Amino acid sequence: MSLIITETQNAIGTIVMNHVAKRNALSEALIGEITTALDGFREQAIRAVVLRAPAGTKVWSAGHDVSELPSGGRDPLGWSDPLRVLIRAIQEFPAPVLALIEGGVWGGACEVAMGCDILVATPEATFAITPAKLGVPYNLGGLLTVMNMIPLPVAKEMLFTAQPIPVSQALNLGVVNYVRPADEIESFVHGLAESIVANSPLSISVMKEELRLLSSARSITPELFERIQGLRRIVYDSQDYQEGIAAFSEKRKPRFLGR
Ligand code: YXS
Repeated sequence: MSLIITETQNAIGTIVMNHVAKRNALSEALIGEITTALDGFREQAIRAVVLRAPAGTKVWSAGHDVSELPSGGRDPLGWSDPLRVLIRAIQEFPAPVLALIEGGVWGGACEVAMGCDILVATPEATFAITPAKLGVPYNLGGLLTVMNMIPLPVAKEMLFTAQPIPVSQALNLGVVNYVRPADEIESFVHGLAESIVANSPLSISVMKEELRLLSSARSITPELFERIQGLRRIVYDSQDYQEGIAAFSEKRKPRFLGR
């Protein structure tokens, strides 16, 4: 059974993440279907993509599939991790991807949403960036996505508390473009997509790629990169990392000891 529903109409492609039983946890299987759908949209010269969950959902996505995180000794968010693959696929797709957000957005799903080009959410949407809740050392590119979207004090609050922020705060921060009620959001997002489709796809795809390259342009010395990777390794090699994953699967609160 497919984990997504796709539709194309007037050069607009829609992907509905539909693994409701697992709250659209971003498993390798779900991500594989999404990236395959994006490949198909690219071949069809789709000019705008809408990424969403089923209408009325309480959870847009529960983030990385925790059961697929490595048990330790390996970077849980390395280059080829499915979550990283999905975020790059969205950011490198040659047309705008619009996130239609209803419900809670958790963990790595926040970065998926923030990797989209335009975000429209319902008043009930929330955003929680949760690596600290699991003992995960978020990766360099992921933190750059967060830093490019959220002022540092709020990014730190979200990363350090792992608590959800309301969509009103996300709108104030400019993380979300618009907030629309559930009974209006679909037609509103479709209207935005139609206005994009009416413009030059070449101009838009090149400007999207220019903005991606410019927003990720940072001078990082080899020493800085190696120091950051060494720090991250301390975390994913730690007992706390093991405890975070175990606590999640055992459905209990973690007891972090700082080692
Ligand atoms: O018990 P069953 O088998 O029915 O499965 C349950 C959950 O275990 C499963 N599920 C997940 N499985 C793998 N990975 C997940 N992230 C995940 N989230 C949920 O889905 C079934 C239904 O979940 P349940 O009963 O909790 O649903 P609910 O409606 O009561 O609560 C929905 C949520 C989203 C509030 C709750 O499921 C939740 O708090 N999920 C975890 C959210 C989270 O912490 N995500 C971060 C994942 S780690 C990640 O994204 C990055 C690595 S990082 O941490 O760095 O940001």
